Amino acid sequence: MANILFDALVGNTDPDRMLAKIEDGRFYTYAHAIDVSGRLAHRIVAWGVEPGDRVAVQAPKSIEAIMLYLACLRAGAVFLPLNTAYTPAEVAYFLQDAEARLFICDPKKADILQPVADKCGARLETLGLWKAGTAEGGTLLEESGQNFDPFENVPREAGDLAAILYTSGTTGRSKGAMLSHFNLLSNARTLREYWHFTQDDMLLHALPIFHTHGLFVATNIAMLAGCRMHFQHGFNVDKIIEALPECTAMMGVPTFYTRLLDDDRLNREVCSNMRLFISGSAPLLADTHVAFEARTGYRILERYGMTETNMNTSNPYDGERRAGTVGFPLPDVQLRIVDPDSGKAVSQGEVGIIEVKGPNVFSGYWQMPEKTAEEFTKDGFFITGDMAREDEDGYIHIVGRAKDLVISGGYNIYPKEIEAVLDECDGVLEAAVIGVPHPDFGEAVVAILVPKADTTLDTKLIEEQLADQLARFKQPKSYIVADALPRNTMGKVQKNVLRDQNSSLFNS
Ligand code: MLC
Ligand code: AMP
Repeated sequence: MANILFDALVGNTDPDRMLAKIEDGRFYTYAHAIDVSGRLAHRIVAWGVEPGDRVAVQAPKSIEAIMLYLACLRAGAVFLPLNTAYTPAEVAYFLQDAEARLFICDPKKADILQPVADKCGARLETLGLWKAGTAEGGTLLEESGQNFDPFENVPREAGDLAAILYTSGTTGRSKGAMLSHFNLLSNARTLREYWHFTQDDMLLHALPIFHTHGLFVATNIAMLAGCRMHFQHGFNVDKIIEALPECTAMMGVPTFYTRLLDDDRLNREVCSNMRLFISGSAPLLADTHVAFEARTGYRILERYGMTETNMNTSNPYDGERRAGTVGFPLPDVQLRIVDPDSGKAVSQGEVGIIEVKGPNVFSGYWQMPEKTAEEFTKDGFFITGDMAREDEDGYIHIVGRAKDLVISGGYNIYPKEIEAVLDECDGVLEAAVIGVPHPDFGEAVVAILVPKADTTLDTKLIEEQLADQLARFKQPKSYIVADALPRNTMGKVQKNVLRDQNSSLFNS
């Protein structure tokens, strides 16, 4: 019986071909992937995981964590990756909401996360970085060594759930986007064709693997194409420059490209083996696009996607890659730009909200039927909240967001979540959180705080209060104390005014 995503990812490639050259010096073939993911599947099943169970994972980036993703597919479980920067308080929400059966975390965090797992009724096990002859790899690897029986995959079909990825909400709680085997497979197939991935490629993989970009776009495409990955455990300019001459393609967020451009070693020579640079997850400035081409001779290919939808649009592989645009809708994606009030399609050139429909689009938010219904139109289009216009040649330009969202270094940060925590801090009457331009992260989080009457705010103390509650990347990079927040006649905080007032805060 078929397990459609796993079969497609590893079933069509000669097992002896290389899958990954890993930062720690090891090599993985497709045969290793079948063997290791099978052992891990045996192990998680032995730990009580049944088809449909959620397996939450907050582990350092490693090829074994990718094998765990494959093991979950094989066991019919639902993979639930979590940002490694999340605090135990944040992790608790996800475990509880998803009713995770098993939670696999970094061995270094096991002590602190054990009570969290206990409280949420999840079994806690660990996965660290593999190191020959040591136990640092965690219980999952330690206890997976002995089972050499091939694992019999649990049959999984198109609509079966493969993963849940949480995306924070503009209006409150984080929502788990439910992604099926076919959502992931169909998008990976489309992108492999569109971007011409073949067995001859070596993909430079330096993205985190707890998000759509690094996990599905990068890893799924690479495996589907049967190509190799240069697998790095994080983004490091030195290591990227060293690896580029061996690689043919790279995927990154805009910060990757601006950081590379800041390094003089980035030149045509180190890129001479490359055929494709792809950017996404956040707007790539036209200046970066132009500067990258001037330095390397390559026009970065920008594409646009979301956790809920996988990838929706892409600049062309062969045609003109137009700076400042995200290209055209992908072949099987229906995309329209509508007036947010009337819901009617706007004329070409006018700005509206992007709505999408296609096999790539998720089926809904985990246990939130009302939220799901709110975010789909009656005729089944998902309302993205991204504002865009289409130019005379059909290229989509993203011009803003109808949702109150900051994208910092490719991570989504929802002001509402930060404001709720700040509002509870000692001495704070109210708070507004905005994103302002930042040379490294694209946008950076800034908090404007209004103190209670007769109170002097010490922002250091505020920072301390945030530490346990919010992942570091979500914490404001700057605090501004103000007498009041600007409001419109309806009493709504005018964030555009705050953004304008602080737009040069991080200009060097
Ligand atoms: C790290 N820090 C950040 C940050 N990343 N702050 C704001 N925004 C970020 N993105 C902070 C840390 O908390 C720390 O703070 C300091 O910066 C240095 O941390 P670091 O771990 O050394 O950072 P670094 O490794 O340099 O990470 C930067 C980065 C990383 C850009 C390489 O953030 C990254 O890999 N981003 C990619 C995100 C991604 O994959 N997004 C895809 C989402 S999917 P301090 O103060 O303690 O020093 C999606 C759909 C789609 O959006 O379309 O793809
Ligand atoms: P996430 O919820 O983390 O999947 O982030 C998805 C959001 O990232 C989208 O709704 C967009 O706002 C943004 N995004 C992704 N790719 C691009 C891009 N190329 N240009 C501008 N914004 C993008």
